[in-house]
Amino acid sequence: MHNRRQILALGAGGVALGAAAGLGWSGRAEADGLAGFGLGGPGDLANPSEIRSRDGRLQATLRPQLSMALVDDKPRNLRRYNGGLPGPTLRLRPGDAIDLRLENALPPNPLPMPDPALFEAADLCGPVGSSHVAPHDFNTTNLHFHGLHVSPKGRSDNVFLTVAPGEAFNYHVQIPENHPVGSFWYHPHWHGSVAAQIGSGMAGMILVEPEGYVPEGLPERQIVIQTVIGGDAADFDDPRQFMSLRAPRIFTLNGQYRPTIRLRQGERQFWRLLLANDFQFCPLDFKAMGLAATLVGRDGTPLREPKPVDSLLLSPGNRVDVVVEGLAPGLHDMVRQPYRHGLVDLKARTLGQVHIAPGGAPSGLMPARAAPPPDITDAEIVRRRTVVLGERKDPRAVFDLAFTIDGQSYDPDDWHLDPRLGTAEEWTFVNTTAYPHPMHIHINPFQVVAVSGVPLAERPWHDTFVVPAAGTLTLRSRFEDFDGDFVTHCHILPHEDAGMMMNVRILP
Ligand SMILES: [Cu+2]
Repeated sequence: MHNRRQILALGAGGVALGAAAGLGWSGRAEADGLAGFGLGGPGDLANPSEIRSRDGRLQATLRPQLSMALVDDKPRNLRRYNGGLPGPTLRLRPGDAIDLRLENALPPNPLPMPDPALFEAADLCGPVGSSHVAPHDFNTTNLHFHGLHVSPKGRSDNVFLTVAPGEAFNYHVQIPENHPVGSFWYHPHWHGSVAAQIGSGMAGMILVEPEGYVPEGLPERQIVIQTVIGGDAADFDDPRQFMSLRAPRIFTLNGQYRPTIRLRQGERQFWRLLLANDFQFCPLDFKAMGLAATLVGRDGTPLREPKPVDSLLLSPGNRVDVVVEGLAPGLHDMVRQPYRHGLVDLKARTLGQVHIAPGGAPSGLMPARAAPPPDITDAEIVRRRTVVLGERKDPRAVFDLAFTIDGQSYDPDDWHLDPRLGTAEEWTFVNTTAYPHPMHIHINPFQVVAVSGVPLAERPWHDTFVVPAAGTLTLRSRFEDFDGDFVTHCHILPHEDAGMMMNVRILP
């Protein structure tokens, strides 16, 4: 189709400055006796393990299991992929295929407890077994390839599949040649167990980029931020353990509690941050970490021009690709800044420390440039829709609180919106609740046009973006390349499992 998303020539400045420094990152470190200070060295936060594609194919096996992990010095029983926290990073090139075997090694689901109150409610609201407003079957799973522009059908990014405990499924996902360059992720998406499984640790990063995207000499640091539920019984027999914003969540970076991230003054590192969690937002202040930061990509879409930023807000599900440079030598706290979550003030939380050693030399290196899709113009919009987010009392839901889209909680048999392939639409989400909802649309990225009626000059590309409490979000999406069925939902996963999800069908 288009070559607009392919890599552009390297910025002249990047290459020239790198060459002028004379020595690469490792050479410089060896020269001054500080080898190992920096990425992956002693005491430094390591990247997750990585699986790369070869000859156009990425082959991997993901094995969710329930096992003990040491988090914040306490053993916790967590659902994890391949015994890791997080799962392995998958790195592939546009045009590659993913052949991924999902082997569900989680224990059998316990039989549902008969609860007289629930049966009473069932008379009013339908059978308990068909409830789509309460978490259930925490050991049933499947996979979602969050942010990838791929087919939602068959063995591809199909979130309607069910992989029960003891079962296995072979996914096959073909990445288009013109796929956007950036950071994505995988996680379970079986409606009913999503919060329990992602809140426990089931998530991993996916990187799609052409060869040479990250230049030699620019250390690439993947930082997967998770919020592991910190209760004693993290196998979650009782959803009240994790359905609340105030549940005891432990922030981890690549599975580590309060690790140290090291770099040299003047050194550049390419940080790929993923907030792979269930509930809490994560505003970050790079300046307060002693860093100068330049944003190059968001939610798997490159920026047209790199943009200096002091701070960024990550909603659950968001990714940002930033080049950071050590400015101020010393130890700086990396802090989840305070966040006003609707009516609740969330306090600052220390995630780790950034240790900047003096005396480095600037490298000037940047990742290669890549292009975003063209803006979605007024002329392309064939339809405007309004989608209303709400809540209602429902005795089948945890805390009696169910969430709705256009007045109804998730109905697996209803295709709520049905845009046509090859068109673009503008949707306005209207939030009638007192809490923010980060809405995620599968398969196609969208452009944010306005927040609470205020137009955004930049119109950033995202696949997940917050609808403010009692506010609105207006976005535009182009339904390209793939017809079929997928979902749109709140990425506060307890809200999703409590009904804030709808089916979308792209008509051929
Ligand atoms: Cu929500």
